[in-house]
Amino acid sequence: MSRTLLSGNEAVARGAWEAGVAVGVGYPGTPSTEVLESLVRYDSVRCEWAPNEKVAAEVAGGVSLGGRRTLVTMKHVGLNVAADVLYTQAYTGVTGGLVYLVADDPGMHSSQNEQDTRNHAAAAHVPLLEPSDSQEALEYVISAFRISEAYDVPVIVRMTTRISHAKTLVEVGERSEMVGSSYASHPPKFVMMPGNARLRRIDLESRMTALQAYAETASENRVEMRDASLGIVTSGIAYQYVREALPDASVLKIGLVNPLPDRLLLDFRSRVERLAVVEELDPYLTLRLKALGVDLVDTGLPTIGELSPMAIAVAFGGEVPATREPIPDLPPRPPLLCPGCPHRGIFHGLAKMRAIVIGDIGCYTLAALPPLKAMDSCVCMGASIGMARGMELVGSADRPVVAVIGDSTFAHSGITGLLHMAYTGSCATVVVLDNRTTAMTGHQGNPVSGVALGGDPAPAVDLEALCGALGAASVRVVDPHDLDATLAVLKHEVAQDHLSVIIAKAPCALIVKEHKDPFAVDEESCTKCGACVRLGCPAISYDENGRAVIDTTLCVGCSQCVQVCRFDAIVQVGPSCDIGGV
Ligand SMILES: Cc1ncc(C[n+]2csc(CCOP(=O)(O)OP(=O)(O)O)c2C)c(N)n1
Repeated sequence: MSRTLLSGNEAVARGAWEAGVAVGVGYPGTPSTEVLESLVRYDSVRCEWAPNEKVAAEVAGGVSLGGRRTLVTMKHVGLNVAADVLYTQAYTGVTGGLVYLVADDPGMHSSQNEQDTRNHAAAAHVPLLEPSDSQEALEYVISAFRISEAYDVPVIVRMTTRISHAKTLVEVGERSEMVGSSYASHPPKFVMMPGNARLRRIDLESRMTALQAYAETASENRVEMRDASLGIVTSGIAYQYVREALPDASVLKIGLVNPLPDRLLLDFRSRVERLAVVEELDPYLTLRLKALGVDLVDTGLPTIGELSPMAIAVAFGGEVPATREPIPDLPPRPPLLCPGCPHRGIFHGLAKMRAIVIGDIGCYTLAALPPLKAMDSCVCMGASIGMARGMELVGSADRPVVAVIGDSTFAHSGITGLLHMAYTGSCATVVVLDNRTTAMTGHQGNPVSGVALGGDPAPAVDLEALCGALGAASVRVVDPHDLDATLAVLKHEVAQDHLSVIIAKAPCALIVKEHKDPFAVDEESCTKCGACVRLGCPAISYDENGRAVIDTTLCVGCSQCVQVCRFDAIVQVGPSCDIGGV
């Protein structure tokens, strides 16, 4: 045993390795991404990015069916995509242990919505464990594999951003090698046609009943008796906040969140004068206690966003922890596309055309913000193409409708949308932003970029051939840094009576190893027209006289600003060149 500092995500990976997992598979999504990026560094584990969470869950299901332990990772919204798999895997049960690592994002630091995965566990009838720090993250993952095999069910380990990303000390152990048994076919358990599924449905209930009995004494559920005048039922990160804000309160810390230990909850109630629940997001524990007829202190804590020790202290009239005053008058720093981002070229063109842009999720969603303001909708991964088809069906717009989707997002869930368009005779225009990476979540490889988890080369799909095979009548490739050519292709394709795909192909500026020389503004020639500033490049701003100025340390020489300047006021300079009067 040795102690080391690990983030929650790193600890999950360590726990999976110690538990002897054979395969880790998932799809990136903040705050879950680092689990597989960490697990891939261990020996004896095969790790893969799947094109989406459903495929990942299916791969994991196959590994389990083959008798080996497997971890499948995703963010909360990813479980919606994988839910079809999980809900029936609950019926089949497992052979090798099957654990879902699902990371929720209360407060939506990096997500399009706020979901509480505890509800999925209850609805799918699968156990869910929720750690409160990195040590528990490691231990709960090991427990999850044990529970999965002992109770013949997939298990969810739920993290939240603070647990995933905070680092705490962890005692690490060694790997237990799990020897898989040879495969034995068992169709009544694994072929979920109605006759078999009805029996497995009943079996699932008896497995959950057995688990409920286990929950009553499970080490993951812990009573900490202190002052009996106030008892708190809590779980996950909320437990840490309770300990900080209400150090004297007695606590029932729930680690196995589904199924809940009813007798333990009632027993704890009888040992304290007043009982309250402190939980982040939905009133999950609260509703269960209310269903048990327990009277609860109304804390008034929000069910939206993240909790904090401060909010808890205020809710209980306790001592408010000292905090630093916010620094006054800090300028706002809205997120922007990076200097040299190829996405900017497409959105510049779409804005010029006054297109209705049905967007999708990725770095390019930032084009919705000023100054580009070139996106009209963004709902969930892959939604752009189907929604653009819907807009086309309504036909109410007097402006062209264009779907815009990133390469990773297209592989995730755009392909079927395009197939639908082709199948239904759509004449829409779809732009695939192929920046050769999954940029938004930290540059993971994907089937379009042809880079495997861990960085090795992998077979890449031929995007042009794929779009053609799906039924696009025209597939054009453009360099989005070439603004005029890109605009010309966009204008031409939206005017056609057929389904078009435009592939905007240029690597993300952050993966380009060698950049071109930067540009600078010639003060004399600058007319203050602001055309370059309206590109929204962080390297370009106004000086105190209202003229454009380029920060040459940020500029990567993409030349988009040069192309929009009608006064030849932007010139290339060497990296170490003193631009002097220029
Ligand atoms: C179902 C689901 N899984 C994962 C995510 C996290 N996520 C948001 S955008 C994105 C992919 C972005 O890559 P890409 O489409 O290539 O666009 P880029 O960021 O490179 O511009 C991912 C993985 C999510 N929002 N929803």
